[in-house]
This record gives sequence, structure tokens and C-alpha cells, in this order.
Amino acid sequence: MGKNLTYKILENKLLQGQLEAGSEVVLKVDQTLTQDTTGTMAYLQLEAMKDVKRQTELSVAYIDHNTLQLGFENADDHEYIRSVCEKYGIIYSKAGNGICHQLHLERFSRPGIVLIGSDSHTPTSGGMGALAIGSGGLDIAIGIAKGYYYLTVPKVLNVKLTGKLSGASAKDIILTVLEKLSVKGGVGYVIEYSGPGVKTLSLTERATITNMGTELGATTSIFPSDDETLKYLQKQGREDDYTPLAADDDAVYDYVLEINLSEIEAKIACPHSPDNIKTVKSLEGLKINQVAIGSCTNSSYDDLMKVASILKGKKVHPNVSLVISPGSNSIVQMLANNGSLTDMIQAGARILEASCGPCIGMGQAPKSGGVSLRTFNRNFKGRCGTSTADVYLVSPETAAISALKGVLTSPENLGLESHEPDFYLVNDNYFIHYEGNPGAEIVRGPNIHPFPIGQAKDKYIHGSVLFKGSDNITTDDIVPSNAKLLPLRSNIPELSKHMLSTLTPDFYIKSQSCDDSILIAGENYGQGSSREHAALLPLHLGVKAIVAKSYARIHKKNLINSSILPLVFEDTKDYKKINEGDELRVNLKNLEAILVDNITRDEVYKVKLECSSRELNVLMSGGAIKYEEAK
Ligand code: MIC
Ligand code: SF4
Repeated sequence: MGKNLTYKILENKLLQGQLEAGSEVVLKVDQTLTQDTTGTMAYLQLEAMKDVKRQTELSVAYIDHNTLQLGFENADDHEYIRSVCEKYGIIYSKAGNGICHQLHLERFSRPGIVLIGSDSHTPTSGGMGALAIGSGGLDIAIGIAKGYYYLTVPKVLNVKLTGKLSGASAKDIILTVLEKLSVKGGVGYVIEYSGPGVKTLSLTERATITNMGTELGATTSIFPSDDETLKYLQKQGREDDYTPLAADDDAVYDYVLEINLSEIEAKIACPHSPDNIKTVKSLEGLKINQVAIGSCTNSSYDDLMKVASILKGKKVHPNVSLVISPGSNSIVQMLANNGSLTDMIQAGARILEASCGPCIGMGQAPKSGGVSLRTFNRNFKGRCGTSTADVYLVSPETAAISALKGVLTSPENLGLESHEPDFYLVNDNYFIHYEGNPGAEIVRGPNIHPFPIGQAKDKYIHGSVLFKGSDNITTDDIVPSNAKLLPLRSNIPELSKHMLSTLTPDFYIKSQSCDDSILIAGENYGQGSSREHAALLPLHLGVKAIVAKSYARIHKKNLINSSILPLVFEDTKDYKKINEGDELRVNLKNLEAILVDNITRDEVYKVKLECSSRELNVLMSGGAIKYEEAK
């Protein structure tokens, strides 16, 4: 029986366990990455471990999210992270270098490695045939210190590509996959691409697709490593990192989806979910106020060259603010050297530094009730910084032509060519390659606060229901992020005042009037980012358990690491029976048959913990740090 690519890599990196879908295994970790908004917590947790010596071939700490230094907080975070890098021998990527995923693809990823990153879009490197998985900061700290990662073995969903794109782009492919599978369709799966259409896609196009596979809820997404991979690595001066990799011809998959690239049209994700897909044509003429181009999904050299060629010699529409944030400093330099930056500026674009920028609400919030067209990957309500704005997700081509017209415009007749360069400019001057110095002083400015630690569980949990959420509650709902709140990521007590504030403004006040509490949620609770703050804030505020219909993968792992019980309704109809304010008692005497007494309504519900035996121990012993250190 032929093997798929995912299981070939898993087999190669397996340290412990059986490769059976749903069971937990331990994998060897080759590389880790962190970024600054999740990095401070990851490194505080790394520091809390004993006798740490980095176990990975390389680990990189990127500063790319919190780059607007409006006060001392972000700069404090950067300096703290830099000092940790010096001590533990981690590569430090200074602010201005670029977006972690773009840079990691350019300089470090290799086919066949296991890369884990404290950012949900780490699967970008899957475009290069790496098994690249997003996770919470604590998992990355464990990866650095111990060299392993606990993975729930995924099933594999094969997307078989045939045909060739014409008039559409890589972004339209992944928007089409999202249309077919939805934001929870990938949960429990790796999305593995194959078929004759693969060779028609460049490496950066593949990376756009694997990047946004995160929005499917997938464990990761992966492409084979082939001549395109080799070409890209050669152009980066890294041909030695190349290994050819592919599934066997008769590989077996759990599910197969066929997509004919020739039939793909330009697509648009409408407010407020990346799977709310329509064709661009069906909405043509929609008036727009802002266009934002960039993010780890669409800020490659090829993407921005296409944008520059559309803008060249034209003028951005008077009613539109066009803002462009390139993926890396090298891309900025290449655009500057060949005159394309001038074309963009001449047309009236606003150029930002190479960073996440508006994608995470770090500036460029649209006007009240505004319509913003973005090449990013998430359009959750309020994420742009303006709660009344409508954000639509599109390809760079659709974004650029629409910026000129002032209304949503189909890119189909642009006849654009690919702009793959002969060589990529390589500039490593923003990287500091620390060797490791155990005597280095860790610099902890006033913005760096300790993280909360869980408690071992008793036989009963008593708590009132502080919040009842619907399906698909995002981590942006749980921990809102924008230029004002991101600087608080290293200060859990302060940030906790904003937990769930966009959904229930008095959540924090209510949490102050009870010691222990429980949250209720629908399907796919915690979808979106890897931010473990979505577990650390509730931990700080006394949330002991969540009862939901289902969870997003990374958030569930973060809850377990923080020792908050991610309980699942045995009968999803019980969801309707519980209301905010109800007093619940969770009976943990028999973990095989957990019961929830609703004291207010005199009802009993059956719930379950869908966890490995290790995860149960982590939950009961008070969280992953305590568990790992006691091992
Ligand atoms: C995001 O795109 O939501 C982020 C910001 O990159 C997050 C990480 C974070 O919340 O710091 C992610 O995707 O994991
Ligand atoms: Fe940065 Fe946006 Fe990518 Fe998150 S999704 S890593 S905020 S560019």
C-alpha cells in the first residue's frame, strides 16, 4: 500500500507512539520559530524550565507583529526576546526584517523537516514540503528545550490539482478550497496537495495555499518537494537544502478532493469569515474605501511585482487608501532596485515596513463602516481595528485593480505574467546569530510580567457560567488584538481586562465576582490564531473548564497545557439547556463518565474529555510545565 507524503515525514520523525489517526505521538522537532506577540510567553515558559540547552538544529525569534512602538511596551518585549536569544543560542530577527513565515521560507525551511512555530500560519513552510505546524508558545518552549512535539496523528485529505490557472491566482485556489470545506472542514487533517497541477504552481504560490490552509482548521498543509522547490532554493543560494519528496503513486488518503485549476475564478471572502466565499464577478462594483496588500499570505516578490505592474503609470482612486506591507526587507530592496517601488509610490500607495502591520490591527484601521479589501487571511469582525468595518479577502491582483477603480473589479483580463526573479537578493543583516551564552543577562523591562500557572484538579469543579458562545468563536473574540492591546501581550493581568470584551463587554467585571467559572461554547471553539493568551487569560480569571460542542486544534492544546478542561457535550442538544448565570458542578470522579450537574436547573449532562492519557495527566496535574518538569 503506497504512502502519502505526510506519513512518510511522520514515520521519519517518530520518536514514540503509533501512527494511527487520533492517537498521540511524539515527534522530533528540527526547527522552531516564534514571533513577538506569542514569543514573550514562550520564552518566559522556556526560562521556567530547568537546565535548558537548545535541542533543535535551529530556532528563530522574529520581531514582526508588535513593531509600532507607541510606548515602551513593545520595545521592552523586543529587548527581552533578544536577551533570551543571546542566552539560549536562538537566531534573533530584528524588527524591519520581515514577516516570520515569509522569512522562514526564504532563509531556513527545508523539505522534510518538522518545524513548529508559535503562530498559526507556520504551515506556510508546507509550500516547501516541510511538516510545519502552528502551536502555543509553551509547545514551542518544550520543542526548544526537549527537542520534541506531541502531535495528535492527523488523517490526510488529498487535494488533487489538475489543469492550469488562467486569470485567477493561488489565493483563489485556497479560497475555493475554503468554500468547499469551511473553516472547520480541515480539523483533524493534514491537507496534502498532489496531481499534475502542482508543477504549474511556483513555490511562493504553494506557500500562499498552505499558509491559508490554517483557515480550514487543518493541522497543516503540504506540497511535494520537486523541481520548483529546487529552483526556489537555488535562487536563495540554498540548493544544498533541497531533497525531493513526494507521495507514492498509489498513496492512500482518508479523503480526496479534486480541483481543476483551469476552472478556478477570482474569489472573495466576505465579512466576517474566511469561508464566506463568493465570486469577485458577483460582487463587482462594490464601493471600497481601503485596500491593504501584504501579510504572510500574499507579500512575496511575485505578488508585489504583479501589484506594481498593475499600478504602473496609473493613479489610486481618490476615495481609496492603498497600503502595501512587503513580506521581507529583501523584497523591499528588490522592488526598490528594479523601480517597482517607485511605480507603487507614484500611483499613490502608502508603503509600510516589512511586517504584519494592518493584518493584526497594528495601524491602518479603516474608517467607521468602511469597506476594506485585503490580501490577508482573516476577516474576523473587528480584527482590523474598526468594529463597524467590513473586511473582504482577495488576491493581490484583485486588490490592486480595485484600488485603481475604487470599486471591486475582476482581475480576469489583466493578462499578467509571473515575475519570478533569476535570483533573490539575500540580506542577512537583520538577523543576529547568537551562539548561546549561559551567563547573558535577561533584560526584563516593566512590561514583562510573570505568566499564570494552573492548579492540580480536585474531584469536583464548581463554577458559574460566565459566557455562552455560539459556533466558531475565534481567538480574536477571546483575546481582541489591535495596536492598543497587542503591547499588553506580556502582561496577562492587564490584558485579561479585555477578555471577550467585543462579545460581552462586562466579562471581566463578572469574572471578578466569582472565584471559579465555566464557559459554554458551540462548534470549533477557539478557531484562528495560536495565541495561548486565549487560555492564559481565562486561567488568570479563574475559568476552570469549558464545555463546547467541539474545539479548534491549537486552542484545545493550549487549554490542556494551561490545565483548563476542554469538555465536550456527549449530546450536543444539551448546549441549548445551559444559560449564562447557571451554577454548574463538574464531577470528575470517573474520567470515563464525566457528569455536569446544572444546580440552577436541576439537570445532569454527560460530557467527555477527548484527550490522550498524557493530556489527562497534564490537565489533572496543573498544566504542561508542571507535568514536563515532574517527568
Ligand atoms: C494572527 O494572525 O492572528 C497572529 C497574530 O499571527 C496569531 C498569533 C498571535 O495572536 O500572536 C496567529 O495566527 O497565531
Ligand atoms: Fe502576521 Fe497576519 Fe500572518 Fe498573523 S496572519 S503572522 S498577523 S501577517
